[in-house]
Amino acid sequence: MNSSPIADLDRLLSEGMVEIANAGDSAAVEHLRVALLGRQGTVTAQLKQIGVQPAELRREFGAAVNRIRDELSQALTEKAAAIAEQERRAAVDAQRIDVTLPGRKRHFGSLHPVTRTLRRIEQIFTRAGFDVAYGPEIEDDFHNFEALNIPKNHPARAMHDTFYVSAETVLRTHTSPVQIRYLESNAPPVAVIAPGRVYRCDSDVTHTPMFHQVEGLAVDSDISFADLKGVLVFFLEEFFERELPVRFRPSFFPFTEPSAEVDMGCVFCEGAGCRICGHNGWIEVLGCGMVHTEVFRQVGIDNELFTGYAFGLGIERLAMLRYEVDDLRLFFENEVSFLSQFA
Ligand code: 2NL
Repeated sequence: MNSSPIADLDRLLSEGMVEIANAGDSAAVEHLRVALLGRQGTVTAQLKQIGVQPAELRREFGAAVNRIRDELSQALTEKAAAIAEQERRAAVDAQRIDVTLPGRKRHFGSLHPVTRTLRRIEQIFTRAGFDVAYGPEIEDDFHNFEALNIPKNHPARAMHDTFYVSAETVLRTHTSPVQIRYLESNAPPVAVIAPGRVYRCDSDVTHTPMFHQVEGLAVDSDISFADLKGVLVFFLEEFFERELPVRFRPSFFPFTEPSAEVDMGCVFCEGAGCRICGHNGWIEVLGCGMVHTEVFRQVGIDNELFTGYAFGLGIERLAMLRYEVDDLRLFFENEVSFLSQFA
């Protein structure tokens, strides 16, 4: 093996060149620069050996050491530049945006099915000449009960599982008090609907403590039950956009006499009988009647001069029938997957 000092230098050069070529990143290049050319570096060590060479070798050895120092230094600089360029490209590639990707979709909000149903109901009745009235959700005993022929300690109070705010104040159990207020400030003839939130202390699969109701009222000098039937059949056929069998069954409400509950032919089975209608072909959709004389007496309307009809319906119930929703609770859970179907 050739072990002359010059041959050792050539080996140092070629080994250094191989190591530089194999360096994988800028840290490895920097590490090699220190190992070769740093104060403790192998090439630096050789530079220190120039002085101890025999005189006849000193010039040649010195020239060789300086040459390999320069060559290695240049190789390190070039390699460092090459790696910096490679790392820059990798960083750019990592951040590259694919401009051909489809854009992110914007989510548009949509009206709640209860709101849509309410707007639809309001539209049908306003086209038929009804005014729309709103009122407070916290009511006094007079407007929610007393004026509607539901006196204190009367069993009819039990029909309305009431949330009491105080002894004389309640969360309204229906929107009838809005109509009482309307009659207090508008003389007949009147035709009005009163939509809004109502509250009952009742909660199970088919009842929520808050739900939405629309009540309607018409008062004039010659209003009859036939007018009531006409307006309700008109409303139901408009709402469901089809001709419907409708029937009126005698019923009881404290504030109407006579009173009736209204059924329509089941929209799911066309009257054949199914799970929705309890296999009898009819679905109950609202309650109604002729305004009780006691209600008119309470608001100062002369029973000899005026008659009126009134009705009440649940908005969630109509929304369930129209949109074929089979669980009332879906209207109150605010799942976007449910609500976005009504866009
Ligand atoms: C139902 C039944 C009804 C009324 C509400 C009413 C209002 C006044 C006078 C007389 Cl100011 N009556 N409202 C009448 C009959 C029935 O609602 O099942 N609602 C969901």
